[in-house]
Amino acid sequence: STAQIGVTGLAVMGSNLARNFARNGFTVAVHNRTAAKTRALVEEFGHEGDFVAAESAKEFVDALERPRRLIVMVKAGEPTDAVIREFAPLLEPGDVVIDGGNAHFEDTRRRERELRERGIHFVGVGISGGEEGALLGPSIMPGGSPESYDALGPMLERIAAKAADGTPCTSHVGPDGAGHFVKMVHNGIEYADMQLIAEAYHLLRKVAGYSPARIAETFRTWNRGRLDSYLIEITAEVLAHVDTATGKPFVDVVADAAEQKGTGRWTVQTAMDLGVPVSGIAEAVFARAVSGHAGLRAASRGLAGPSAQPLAGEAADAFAAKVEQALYASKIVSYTQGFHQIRAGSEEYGWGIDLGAVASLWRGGCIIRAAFLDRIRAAYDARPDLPGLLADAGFAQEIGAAQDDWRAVVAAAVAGGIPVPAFAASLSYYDALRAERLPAALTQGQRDFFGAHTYRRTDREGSFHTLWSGDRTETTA
Ligand code: NBP
Repeated sequence: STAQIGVTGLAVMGSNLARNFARNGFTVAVHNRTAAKTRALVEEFGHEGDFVAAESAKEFVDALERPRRLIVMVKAGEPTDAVIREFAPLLEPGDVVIDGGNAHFEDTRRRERELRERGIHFVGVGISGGEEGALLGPSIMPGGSPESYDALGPMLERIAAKAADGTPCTSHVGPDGAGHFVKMVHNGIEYADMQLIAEAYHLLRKVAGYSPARIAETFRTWNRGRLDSYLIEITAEVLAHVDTATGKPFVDVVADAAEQKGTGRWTVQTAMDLGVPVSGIAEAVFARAVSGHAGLRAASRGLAGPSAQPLAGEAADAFAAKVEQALYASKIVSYTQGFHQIRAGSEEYGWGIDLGAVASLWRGGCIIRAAFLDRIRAAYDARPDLPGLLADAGFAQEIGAAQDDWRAVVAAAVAGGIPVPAFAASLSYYDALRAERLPAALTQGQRDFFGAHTYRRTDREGSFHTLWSGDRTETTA
């Protein structure tokens, strides 16, 4: 037994993660259900470091130093359970089983509980950064017991991405499903970021009348400012790309139906259960859904809309500057909502998640990496009990400075008939938080009217009910 870590499941993610460990000087046992893949990996990349190829589960487990550390990198769902069923009988108390797949956090909680009974640490790890991240340094979100982090953390810190200040983009998130929960919300925020960028693009195209090449330039400029992020950077690349077959902008030859693998949907479903308003993320998930309903869209194409001419010259450029403000303000809202969800999950499951540390480990390696995350970390470091990001003086000041332009952009979208579900939902969330009074008072009245659901008053303690079908006197409930 010579290997410090093992990886089972050698599709693209598992192979690249195994190579990342090997390139960082660890001896890595590798295993895959179909053994040909194991052999192929070692043949092709064996020169990169020390690999121990294992044909059988037994050989794999025997190759590992104790306590064993084995990473399961198979398709999420039933395959993960199948692999756990296969390996668990071969393991000993103190061993650490790591699930690096995109598991639902509830599955991770269940698996952790089951393996804990056998004295085995089960660590659900969120990994972001795609194939390239797995190989060159992902952002890693480990859950599981603190003891398991003692055994595993230093290795993860070696292979993780490093933020600009050199800090590894990983830290112990919290027990059982905390890591996969945070990865899930990361993906939800990723959906929102992508949707906001898409809306900004659409507005620049339709309202400002910019070409894709010009928009690519605009995003490049924005990427040098406060929006500096991986997603803005790749957006400029995609928009500047020209299709070789037709000579048209690439973005004009791609079918406009966005697909999804489900983590955005999980974020919204979980937010519903927790009662957390993640309207920006939800609109992003729904926007993909709308795009995919080709038949409905075709049948609706003749519906009436405004006739609007694109702007030109200085007016177009002035509008583009406002879009930057709207994008930044909406982005603050998405992160406000996502971090609210993490806080709510942490409270619900008793995870004790440090929100500043989460912002910190997203600074490199992952899809939503951005300069902006340094700001979020600073806000939570300064005040760990911050009720929300908008309660931070810095963010409040910035969003306040952006709000006039943000409104102008949403108004222009509405006037021009351009869908901006995430921009608009984010602005409404901002206005809802700001409002002195919300119409929820009326909702409570309606609920009391038809269902005797009772209400509280602004001026007295207690629950009240009005006898709506009687003489309308008020009773104490
Ligand atoms: P896949 O999700 O395509 O899974 C393929 C692997 O699962 C192969 O090694 C396959 O073995 C193994 N497998 C299956 Br399928 N059923 C199995 C079973 N019953 N028993 C044992 N092994 C089984 O691989 P991936 O795209 O590398 O992703 C791995 C995990 O990482 C997934 O959970 C994914 O959601 C997550 N993830 C992916 C990305 C990404 O960018 N792709 C990013 C972050 C996380 P075989 O070779 O014998 O068929």
